[in-house]
Amino acid sequence: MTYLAIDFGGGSGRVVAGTITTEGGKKQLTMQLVHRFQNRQVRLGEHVYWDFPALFEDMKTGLRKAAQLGLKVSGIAVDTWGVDFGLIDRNGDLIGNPVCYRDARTQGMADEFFADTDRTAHYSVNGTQVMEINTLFQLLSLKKANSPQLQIADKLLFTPDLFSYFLTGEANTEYTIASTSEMLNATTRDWDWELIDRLQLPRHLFCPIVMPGTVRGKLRKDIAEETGLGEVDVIAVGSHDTASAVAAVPAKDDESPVAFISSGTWSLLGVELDKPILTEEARRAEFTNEGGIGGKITFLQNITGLWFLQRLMAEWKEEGDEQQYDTLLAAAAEAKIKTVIPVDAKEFQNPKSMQAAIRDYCAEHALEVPQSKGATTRVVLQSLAAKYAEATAHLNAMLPTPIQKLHIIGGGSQNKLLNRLTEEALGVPVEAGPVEATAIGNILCQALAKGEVKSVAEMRKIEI
Ligand code: LFR
Repeated sequence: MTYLAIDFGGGSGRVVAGTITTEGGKKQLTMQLVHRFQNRQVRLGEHVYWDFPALFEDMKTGLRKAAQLGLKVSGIAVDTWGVDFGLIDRNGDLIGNPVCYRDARTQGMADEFFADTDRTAHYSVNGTQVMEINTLFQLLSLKKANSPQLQIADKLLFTPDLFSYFLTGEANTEYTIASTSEMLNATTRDWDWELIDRLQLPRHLFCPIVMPGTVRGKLRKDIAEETGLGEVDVIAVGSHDTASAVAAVPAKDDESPVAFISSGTWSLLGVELDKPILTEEARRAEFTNEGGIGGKITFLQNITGLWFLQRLMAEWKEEGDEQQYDTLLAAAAEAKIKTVIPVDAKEFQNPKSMQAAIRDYCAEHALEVPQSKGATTRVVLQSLAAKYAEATAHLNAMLPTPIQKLHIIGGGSQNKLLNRLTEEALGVPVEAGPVEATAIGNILCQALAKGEVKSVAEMRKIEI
């Protein structure tokens, strides 16, 4: 059967077709990129938004192209980054464009929240790494601003839920994306109603939770006709991109636990577990218990990742000195600078200039300031590797046995220098790939929903 994965990342989106065939009793997945488009943050007035209507249109172009290619599509599923959401009014209409998690509206919200919330007790329910980008703090900022939008909102839909809602007309929330909100009970895998009531957020905002590997609804007739796709199921997969990516880790049966870095704009470093770890140690180590597919918990740390390089390369391009990835990495490999910066410092979250932010940070902290593009890249990559090593040390202390091997998946796994520095810093073998982990995980989870694949273990054995 053929499935369409619609994978939205912070910088671009893609529609990928995946077909599973069986030859000699062995299943194989063939992937085909159908459509790729840009995604960008738009500053408008006081806020930074995602351009949801344009993204929806881009997605439909992808669906149309798939129909034109003559693909017989059995399922469609959307995955996106975490934490962001749109609000729907009681007529079912979108209230405003979704705001991007990098918007400044959440600044100071975590301190306010924890002024009268016990951190340990809170973590023991949600098990979420506290980050001000999280949905919880976005909602608190709306409350604090007395947002008229919040007052008229009927439903909250996370980004993949929002796309799926406008594809099907069904409003529901997929479990893995809800787990990024800091508002889900990690043990019951349902909403943390106690928290929701305490914050006086209306219960009706929070939709029924559907599990990955189930059908969300049917493609609306008008879209089916407009795109030429006909009747198709819209499927709930690991609609959080990280969950889909982790599902595609090519782990062998004897790897326990499966350890990974999902490497892209963010680096998500962790392991797959059967149950959440909700201890004080996990909280202090800043690990998060996110929902995975097949009943798993992805226990991981959210680390600022190749966002640094994305920003630097964009800035250099604007300055008229566009860099090729390979030459830049070659220069970085040669650079001798030893500087390491804390990659998660606030200064690097959304600076006007990343180059200036790095230089200023080094100057203010008596660190050698990188002078060339190669040296700047070297500083970023070795700082990421150092952070990975620190996170892994914390992680190992919480596991019965330390991790033996690390899979680096996603677009960032193509960065050979970072892979090498990571291997050196962690002292365990690194296996790189697949690059398209998210789309693969998305497609295979659709196959799971359709019964074409029977388990996550089987998914991991499929040849690509
Ligand atoms: C990765 C990711 C991370 C999430 C971040 C922001 O793409 O989904 O898991 O924390 O984006 O939503």
